[in-house]
Amino acid sequence: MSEFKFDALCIGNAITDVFSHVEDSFLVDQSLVKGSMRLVDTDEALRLYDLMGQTTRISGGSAGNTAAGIASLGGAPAFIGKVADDEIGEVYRHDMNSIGAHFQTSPLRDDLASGRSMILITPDGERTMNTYLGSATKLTALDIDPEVVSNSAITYMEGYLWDEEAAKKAFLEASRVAHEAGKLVSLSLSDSFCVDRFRDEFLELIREDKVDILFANEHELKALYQTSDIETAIALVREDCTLTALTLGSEGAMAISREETVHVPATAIVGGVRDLTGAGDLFASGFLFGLARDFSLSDCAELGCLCAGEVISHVGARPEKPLNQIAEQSGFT
Ligand code: GMP
Repeated sequence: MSEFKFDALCIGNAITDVFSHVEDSFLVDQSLVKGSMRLVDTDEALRLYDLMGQTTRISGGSAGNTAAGIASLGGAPAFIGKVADDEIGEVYRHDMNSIGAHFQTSPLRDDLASGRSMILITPDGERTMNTYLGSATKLTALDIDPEVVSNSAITYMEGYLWDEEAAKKAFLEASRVAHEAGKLVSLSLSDSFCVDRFRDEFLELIREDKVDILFANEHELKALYQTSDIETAIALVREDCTLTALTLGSEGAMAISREETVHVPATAIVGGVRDLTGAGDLFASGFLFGLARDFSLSDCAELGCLCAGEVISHVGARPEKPLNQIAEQSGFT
């Protein structure tokens, strides 16, 4: 890998997770379906936030979680995403900076408030989510700092960005700048509904080499090739993309390139799986960190599984134990 300052630049929706413990009656009063996820508009977001009482706030979002994992491994991540000039935006910035992620995207100054996912936890431990994307949807090509892109070994982007025309342009600009600097570009397919919305465009990105490394889980890869057979999807993606990191849940993960295919088992979870939130995001942290540092594909996948294993052993999408210690204990130096 050529010289770089950041292992990975993660670009995605800047969403702050806002947690609050509520009684079941709160859900009933607000006509909320327990365990569901819904998108809310500005008025509803601000109204609900005011009613939530005491909250715990932590920066989140798929790419943000990946950046946090890279920091915890002892790497140097950068993040680009749009917050607003408000309290939640300040929380996001503070959090990202405090974990050591470079985050300098200028805040949005118009009518949208900072993106947030308001997570209501009832006494039975169920989580009811109300997500307001807000400012996060306003990312544009002007937010892509070419200095940061050229100084990152890999620029990693969420497929979710494809939902907004301006963010799409930002994605393409980042890909152009990264490639001009001789660096790598990576896309996460985000979820299978996202793949259904943008299948042709995602295929074009990999076939035209605007993306070098694809991250997908089994459902997303099958959706990309509209097949129910994972082996068929693997054979097709091998033709289309230089490198694919495929996660297989409890079956571990694969790395697929034209020259080699590796399959590593999932990490055993002492005490069992608690919460799958963030599994894919943290897998990407380990894989990207390894790739930036010229690890073998098998080690990249193994480190990805180790990081995912930590985050699913507890509730929440951010690592609780320092990932560099976990990596060291498993022989990664
Ligand atoms: O989903 C991303 C990654 O999380 C996978 O590649 C695994 O490393 C891990 N993972 C997801 N689901 C499970 C599970 O049920 N058990 C275990 N041990 N790991 C899982």
